Amino acid sequence: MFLAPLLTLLTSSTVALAKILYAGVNESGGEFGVFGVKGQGLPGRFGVDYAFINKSTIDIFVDQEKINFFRVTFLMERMAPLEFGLGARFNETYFSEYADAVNYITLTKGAYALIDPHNYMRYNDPSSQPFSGSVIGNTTDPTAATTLQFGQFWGELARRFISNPKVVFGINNEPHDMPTQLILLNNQVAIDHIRAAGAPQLILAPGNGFTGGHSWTQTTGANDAPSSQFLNKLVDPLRNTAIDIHEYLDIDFSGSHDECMQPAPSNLANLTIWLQENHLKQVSFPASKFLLNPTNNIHIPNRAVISEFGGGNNENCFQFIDTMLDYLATNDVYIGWSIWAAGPIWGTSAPCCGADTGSLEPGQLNDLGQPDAFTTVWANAVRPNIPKNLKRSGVSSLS
Ligand SMILES: *[C@@H]1O[C@H](CO)[C@@H](O)[C@H](O)[C@H]1NC(C)=O
Ligand SMILES: *[C@@H]1O[C@H](CO)[C@@H](O)[C@H](O)[C@H]1NC(C)=O
Ligand SMILES: *[C@@H]1O[C@H](CO)[C@@H](O)[C@H](O)[C@H]1NC(C)=O
Ligand SMILES: *[C@@H]1O[C@H](CO)[C@@H](O)[C@H](O)[C@H]1NC(C)=O
Ligand SMILES: CC(=O)N[C@H]1CO[C@H](CO)[C@@H](O)[C@@H]1O
Repeated sequence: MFLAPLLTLLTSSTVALAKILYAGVNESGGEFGVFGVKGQGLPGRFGVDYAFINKSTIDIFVDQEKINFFRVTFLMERMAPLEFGLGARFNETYFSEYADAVNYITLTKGAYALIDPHNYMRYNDPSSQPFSGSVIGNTTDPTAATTLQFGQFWGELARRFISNPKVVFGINNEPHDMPTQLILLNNQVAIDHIRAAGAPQLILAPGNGFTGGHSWTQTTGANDAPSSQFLNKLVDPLRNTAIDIHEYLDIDFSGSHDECMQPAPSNLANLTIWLQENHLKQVSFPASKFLLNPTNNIHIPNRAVISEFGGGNNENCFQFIDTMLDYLATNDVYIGWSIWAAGPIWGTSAPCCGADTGSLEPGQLNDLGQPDAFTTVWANAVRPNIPKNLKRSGVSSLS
């Protein structure tokens, strides 16, 4: 339905963008409640083990904070239950609960929603994510879902959102410790199935090493090739795919420490150059073959969205976050960001950056009984950096 206008838009947009299109927050909670023994929390109870959003706080973020972007997490083992296997057969109850959250953000509030299967490119055992579960497409693991099943899953998910221009498809959260070539293949097959379903919206493709920006040009895990060596081979018939990056500012880039010590501008410099020098590739629609590498006659630099970052509740981190968001705003290859994390059921726990930070969910308290990071990190470091000219209408895209 949006295909013709989108193609026109994309082919005419060859000038460099100079602004952030998407700015917002993670809504985490749909993947909760499964840690412990294998099978725990599956399928789970809505509102008890898991929940997606609190509509009242979405109202606060959109109406008062004027953000336009929410990353909404879910668990693939709940959307495609183990008894069905990964593929096009969904748990309709879980899907409808998820769709209700996505539709509220997009259709009711007019913001963009990044659909995030929070699975580390693994499926079948989320009990101790990010390390449990079989790597999707691992052909020597008989219990692993195949790359084709992953494509079929994405084809079905995209088909269900085909007429919603305000969704963005995030292929998977934080792949790690797997061959980078397999990440490329899984990404490509997902893109092909999304486009074959007829969905034109923006896609975000992750790399290896928890899709870290600082390590984009480095080996990660057990000497897995740098993301930069393979992710430049992605092709999208609609040329509407960007790179999905996570970048925390603490000492080991994990988001688990109070102190910020890793400056984004120098750590992202190699990624920025790679994005500038590697152009988004296109093949004629419909894409039927994987990993084509056609002549790239229209030069559109790759783009990236930083879909996770964060810092603790202290002046030093406020400064590091401010510097990072300024860096993203002044480099054309970055088109969006979402900070980690809000969500309805964090309670007093801190999703990022030290025990006493709390979550970004408005109206909640931290573990000391004080107002949470919405009143500290968000107020001091994020709110001043929310651009006024965010994208407010049209199909999610690179421009
Ligand atoms: C689907 O999800 C609902 C809600 O969590 C659950 O009650 C139901 O058992 C699930 N069905 C399957 C087949 O997993
Ligand atoms: C793939 O599966 C084999 C067999 O279970 C296992 O030894 C190997 O570590 C797996 N590879 C990855 C990347 O998980
Ligand atoms: C950036 O690239 C240069 C040249 O390849 C390399 O020496 C440097 O270590 C890289 N920096 C990071 C943070 O990867
Ligand atoms: C939803 O958010 C509002 C506003 O912060 C809050 O008053 C309300 O208690 C929240 N509801 C739930 C169920 O957490
Ligand atoms: C740092 C962080 O926790 N980022 C998160 C964004 O959302 C997903 C959903 O739970 C988290 O797992 C990511 O880790």
